[in-house]
Amino acid sequence: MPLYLGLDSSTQSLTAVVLDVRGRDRSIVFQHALGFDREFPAYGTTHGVLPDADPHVATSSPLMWADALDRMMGVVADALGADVGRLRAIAGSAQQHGTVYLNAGAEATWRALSADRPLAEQIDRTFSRDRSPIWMDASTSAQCAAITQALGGADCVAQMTGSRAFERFAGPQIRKFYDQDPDAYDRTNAIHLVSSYMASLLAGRHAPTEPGDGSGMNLMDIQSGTWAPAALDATAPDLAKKLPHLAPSSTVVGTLSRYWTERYGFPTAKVIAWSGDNPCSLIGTGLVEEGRMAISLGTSDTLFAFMREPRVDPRHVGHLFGSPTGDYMALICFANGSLARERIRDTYGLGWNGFSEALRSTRPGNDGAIMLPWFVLEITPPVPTPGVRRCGLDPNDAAANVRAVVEAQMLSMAIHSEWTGIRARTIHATGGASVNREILRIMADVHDADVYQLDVPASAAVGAALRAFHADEASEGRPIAWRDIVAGVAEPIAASRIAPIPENVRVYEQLKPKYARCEADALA
Ligand code: XUL
Repeated sequence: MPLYLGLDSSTQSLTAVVLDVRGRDRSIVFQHALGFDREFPAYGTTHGVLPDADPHVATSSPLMWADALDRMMGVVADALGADVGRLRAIAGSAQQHGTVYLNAGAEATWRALSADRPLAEQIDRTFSRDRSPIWMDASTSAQCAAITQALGGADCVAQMTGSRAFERFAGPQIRKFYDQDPDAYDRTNAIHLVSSYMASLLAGRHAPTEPGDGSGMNLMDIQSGTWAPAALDATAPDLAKKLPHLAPSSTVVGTLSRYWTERYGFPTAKVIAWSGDNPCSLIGTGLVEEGRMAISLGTSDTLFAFMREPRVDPRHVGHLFGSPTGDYMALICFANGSLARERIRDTYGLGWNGFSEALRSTRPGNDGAIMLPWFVLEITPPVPTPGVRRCGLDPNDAAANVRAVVEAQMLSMAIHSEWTGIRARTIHATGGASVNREILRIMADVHDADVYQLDVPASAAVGAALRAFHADEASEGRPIAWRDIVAGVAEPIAASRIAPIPENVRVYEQLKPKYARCEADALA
């Protein structure tokens, strides 16, 4: 009976899950996380990020990620004990957009690793840049502007690559590196995403870029899944020679290199191409067919959805990424998520019970009273100055303000996801606030969709393990449909269903244009 390992190298930690597949019975039999700050203090990160005098700069240590991989593989081997021989394949997920810069000696070093010494001390000379810019970096506005101009405007960049130029994306980051340190750029032999770097360490050879993660670079042609020559030219010289090739998500990169088999007793399990955390979460939350959307209610709220046809946000706020299924996904981020809900809860001194009670005691549509809950700079829609706005809403009415903040969040999600063309029949709700069924009731009514609670902690790592399962079977000539891959693992809790109430759906249909007008007036 095969086991599959899914790893997730995220901003703050490395997580591992092991999936046990026994015919139609699948279960997660092991899960463990290593937090970078606590477990690897020598690298000096805070929340996984290295200190920097410039608040716009966010970097991390690629050596630390390797160190964590090494330790985690030891933990997994110990936990599996005699069952380690059942490990069939490994796939991974990594924070999107981050880049790793390697010199010409990297691959030879990976091949010649000694199993007697830790990985980190053997590869510390393989980098042409010891810091990796990560997705929280916002220091490349000048490079974004230059790339946008070279490619003929934001819409051209978005149509070509799936997103307009974003500061955190790999392309603008690579251009900044070239601009600031052309010699180090010249000494760079390979530029990996975090995902392909981690896969390379496991396989002991340069791993390809996976198109789901590749779509977070402003370098890949989103339609064809190949590098876009014009985007490469607009970014840095000779870039084509430094980037790995692009290969499908199910690509078997190779098998675990000798380092892993000798050091920890692993079998020569297949190493599958790693992807980004968002494409992996798409799988880990079961979004493998049309009409399915997930809304994660976290510090910020994120909406992501499976898409069959590639569509680009005409306002360039949302992203179009590739999906590991070979289809597409939309990703839209709302900065004022739990943050805004908590501000309202605290302003009116309610606690979560009082918050829920306020939702129960007020009517859908809030008698037309509207809030624009922009406590912090909002991403969607882009709000230049934060500040809460109220349209016909009495600031002293606690219950109405509670309803207004949640209705605003759901209406905004519905309005700003229209460009995806997705008519969601099912929404999988995740994240901390998804335990609150009063919030999910409003979600169901505004989106006119069945809402289910989804209890898949570590959805990116689970998605990676499921990708390993899928790729392994496909490579053996036994392809399994994605729906069957996720069955029983990345599925919502059936009994948690909240169905839309037609009468409430009609109220929100009428409120939607009013909310859109209120928003447009505020932004005018
Ligand atoms: C998506 C993004 C984040 C990172 C987090 O565009 O920047 O979700 O992937 O790891």
